[in-house]
Amino acid sequence: MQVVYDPRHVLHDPVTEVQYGVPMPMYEVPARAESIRAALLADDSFSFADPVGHGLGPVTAVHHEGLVRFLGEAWGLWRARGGGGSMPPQFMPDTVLHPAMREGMGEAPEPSAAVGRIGYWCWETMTPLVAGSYQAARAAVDVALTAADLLLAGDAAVYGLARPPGHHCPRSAFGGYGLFNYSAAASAYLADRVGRVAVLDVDYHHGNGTQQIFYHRADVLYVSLHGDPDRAFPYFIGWAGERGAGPGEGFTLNLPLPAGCTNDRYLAALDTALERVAEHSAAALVVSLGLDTYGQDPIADFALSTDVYHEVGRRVAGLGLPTLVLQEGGYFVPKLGENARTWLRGLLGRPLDLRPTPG
Ligand code: SP5
Ligand code: ZN
Repeated sequence: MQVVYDPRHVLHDPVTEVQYGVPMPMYEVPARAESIRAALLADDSFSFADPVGHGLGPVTAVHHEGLVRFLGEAWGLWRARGGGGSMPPQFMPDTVLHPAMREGMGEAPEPSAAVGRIGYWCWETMTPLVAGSYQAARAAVDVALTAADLLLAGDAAVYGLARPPGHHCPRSAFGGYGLFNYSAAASAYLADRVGRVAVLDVDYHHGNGTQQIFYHRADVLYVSLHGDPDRAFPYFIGWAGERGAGPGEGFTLNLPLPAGCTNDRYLAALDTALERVAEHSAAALVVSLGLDTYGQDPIADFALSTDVYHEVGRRVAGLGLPTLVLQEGGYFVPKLGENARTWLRGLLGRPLDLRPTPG
């Protein structure tokens, strides 16, 4: 299996995120991708390829031009305010555009002040920007699109090893550790070229960004298994009753799951998801692969074990669709490489081959 990877992901390396007002070390760190890279390099089922630049066209196909412009300018604006000098070496909003603020008063104009602008384009407090964030996010999109090109060229399965993850980014905002929704960009890119596409999002968190981007479309099906938003981030979206709207009605399927979700419960929900994907008659499948469903993940609450990822990959392969796998979350770094390698081996039909955790 070809793996597309770009070392520029390390340029996005903020120090501190803020959860419920508490500053804490970032969970979404460069070591995540490096752990996966090391595990795949040690397995001759995988070979590495470099990304090719695709420009901004596929980004603005799924994101508001104002968001893309802001992210391109953000660090320069922060520097001009002293960011990285006397101000913290990262940039995050303190005031975000809550819909109730302007209820009944129409859309807010984008302000010109830097701190106002970041609150206009960002929806939470766990995705700080640093000097290299934009470059890393652009590289991640190119990884996803290059992997999509390899799929279009005939590979049965391709893996894009990218970060920061993008499935929490809707059309007009960033957040959830990511800047650009590269899974959505690749899905739209594939849909333009092959017709119907299915997105299977197995990250622990609901992919609110991807759901929003395709909510009104019937050609791109979005199916997600995730922690119930009643208790889990992103809290406001991912409910079972959200099924798509207009022409997209029936083309979103959410399967929220309980805390402590076991391997068996998960596989049963996966079968429901795969049945819906099979009905879509897609020409390609995009998997948003989050491994934060793992039992030891520090910010999630499922109970999956490494061996079940082999079975999940195997069942996904049973669809018989050309499959683009794009990395999203997963924060238990010591097992992340092994979990990704196991999942992908299942997809490839290679035997389960558990190895001791390095270090
Ligand atoms: C791609 C992805 O996985 N993004 C996840 C973003 C989640 N941000 C943190 C959510 C807050 C979780 N709080 C859990 C506290 C557990 N002790
Ligand atoms: Zn996640």
